[in-house]
This record gives sequence, structure tokens and C-alpha cells, in this order.
Amino acid sequence: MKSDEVEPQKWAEEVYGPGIALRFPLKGVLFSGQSPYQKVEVLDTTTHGRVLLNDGCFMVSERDEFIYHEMIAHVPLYAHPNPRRVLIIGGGDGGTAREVLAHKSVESCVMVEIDAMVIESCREYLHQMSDSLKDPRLHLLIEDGVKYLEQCQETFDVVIIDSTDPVGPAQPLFGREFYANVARVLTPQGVVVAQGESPFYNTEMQVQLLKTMGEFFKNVRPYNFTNMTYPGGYWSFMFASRETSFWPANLNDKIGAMALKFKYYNAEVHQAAFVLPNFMRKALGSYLKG
Ligand code: AG3
Repeated sequence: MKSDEVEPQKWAEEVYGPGIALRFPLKGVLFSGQSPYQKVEVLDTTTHGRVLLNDGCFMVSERDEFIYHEMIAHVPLYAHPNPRRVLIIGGGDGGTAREVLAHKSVESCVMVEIDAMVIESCREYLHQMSDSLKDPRLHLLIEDGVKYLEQCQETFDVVIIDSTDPVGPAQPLFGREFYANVARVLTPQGVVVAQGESPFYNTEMQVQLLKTMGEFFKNVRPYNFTNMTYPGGYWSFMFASRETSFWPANLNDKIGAMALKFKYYNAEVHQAAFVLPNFMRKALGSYLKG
């Protein structure tokens, strides 16, 4: 290249299915490695700060991770009357643990992440999330969440499945055997929330997941949020429980009394997230429960 030529722009990019891609201007590569499970990259971008990608899919960006992590953690934790013991499956970046541990009622949080490389790269380059892993209430296990739950003899008030897409290492986390064990370890008032993919692009997968969860729980429902670093920007979590409602009657008071600081979550957002647009009602309506 001649000295007066401008270097072409490089991108941090996710190619999602045929014909859909999402990209942000690349500033530099901070980490790139291949673990036994997946390719792990931490990239720096000019528009979204540092981003984590697993197998070429955006997991988090420093700029908007608060939305995902507040919504995956506070919806179940405020729905539950008194969450003391929490289990996170996945979530190696630490963002979900950070929000869970903000709740003073939480005495212990077990986090089971399969991939040590995710933990190590986030500890090195994504402190905004991974600093939570230093909390003494956090018990980190590097192992397969499916196997952990098969053998688990403990019980939990809240289980959060903070997984990647249902391909590769995360696939069994969307299956029937896995949910049988989630149901087994949850207390009667327990709540489970799972990463639920794109309501726009993954209808079939959402139907499957709702059906599976519906086999074990009386209440089952998706709730939506926006995420600028996931394809389409529109994304879901799945909520399921036996006795506990999606929102308690005194939600606003509970949130006010705890006085935690949120950038996205509040009582109205909590309730509104469960309101589904017509295309979702049409596709998923017959699988919703409670
Ligand atoms: N979990 C990944 C959500 C799914 C993203 N999918 C995609 N980009 N195709 C994020 C973990 C955050 N703690």
C-alpha cells in the first residue's frame, strides 16, 4: 500500500444466518483464542467499546451490556419473594453475576461456566463485568452446566441460564433433560430465566423452548428487551415458575425500598417486557402459561 492511501476500515462483525450481519468499526484485537469449545475473541471497537465474541457471535459490548444483564437478573430476582440462593449457568463474562450480587438478600451465587477461556479473557479485558467474580458470595465452577445439574443435590431460589445460541456447547441447555433437572433443583417459589434468542428470527426455537419449559412449570412466558449488539436488536428471555408470578403486586415498592441504581430496569419496564406484539402472540400464544 502506498503511504498516501487510507487503510480500509476493519470491522468487528457477526454474520448471522444467511444475509444478516452486524458490524462495528474495529480498533484492535485484544484477545483471540480457540478453546476446546469455541473461538473466543475480545475486540475493541470505536462505537461500542470492548466486545466479546464466541464463535463469531456477539455476546456483550461494554456500551449496552447493562440492558441484557439488568433484564436477565432483576426480572427473576424481583419476581421472587426472597431470593437467597442463585444459580447461573454460563455467564462467564460476569455481567449477570454483577447484577445478581447487587441484591443484598442473595447469600450465595453458584456460577457454572464451561469455558475457562471465556472467564480468563474477560478477567483480563472486561473488568466492567468480570470484577463481580471477586465477590466472596460468588462460587465459580468451571464445568459443564448440564453435568453439574444432573448431579446437583442443592436447591436454588433462582436459576439463570445465560447461554450462547443453541448451537455448539450451549445446545443441551435448551433440552428436555436439562429442564427436568432445573425443575428438580428449584424451590417451590423458584424462578428460572433463560436466554431466549430473537423473537423475529427464531420463532421455531422459541416455540420449542416454551413447550419444553411448559412441561415442568405452571407459568411460562417470554419477555423482550432491546440489545444493540445482537442481530436485529430485538431479543428475548424466557421466564418460568410454579408458584411465583411474573411480577409481584408490590413491585414498585420493592424496587424503591432496595434503592439499587439501574440504567434500564424499572417496575414499568419489568411489566411492559411481558407484553407481546401480535406476531409473537400469534406464533407463541398457545404455548404461554399462567
Ligand atoms: N449471551 C448470548 C446471547 C445470544 C447472542 N446471540 C448472538 N449474538 N447471535 C450473552 C452472555 C452475556 N452474559
